[in-house]
Amino acid sequence: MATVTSAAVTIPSFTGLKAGASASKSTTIAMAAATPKLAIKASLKEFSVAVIATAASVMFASNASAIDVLLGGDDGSLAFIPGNFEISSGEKITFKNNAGFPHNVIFDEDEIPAGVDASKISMGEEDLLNAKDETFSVTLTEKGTYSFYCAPHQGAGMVGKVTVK
Ligand SMILES: [Cu+2]
Repeated sequence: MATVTSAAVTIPSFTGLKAGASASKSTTIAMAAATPKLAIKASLKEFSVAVIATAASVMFASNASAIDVLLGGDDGSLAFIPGNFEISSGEKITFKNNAGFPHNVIFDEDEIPAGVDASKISMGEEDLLNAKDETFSVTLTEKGTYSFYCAPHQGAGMVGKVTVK
């Protein structure tokens, strides 16, 4: 099952706002902001990112064999959400266009396990997801850490990392 590890925080301490529906299930839902830094600052903008991540992590919990990663935050942030996560070998990752597109998903050939062909797990540099809810899926089997980025937005910090266990 998917686990999100980059920043485990409780919703109440993060924002001071009531956590609503989430609180009835658990007050300690682990969630990942786009980066650990974001989790420390508590602006309204970043809260919305965290809510997306929380909703996604609840969704992961109900499906042990797949994880969804949003491309772009609802607030227009250029980020993978979650941006740093763990999966089990053979678990399917579905990247889903959300906002701020076009996006794509390119694995960094220098930052993936030895023997894995980056071109076989990446979109083409020129291939783009242009419409909302378009997806790109990949299944990783080799254990290790993989870095990936969105070619149009790499310079803006749209990068991510997944650890396959
Ligand atoms: Cu992008």
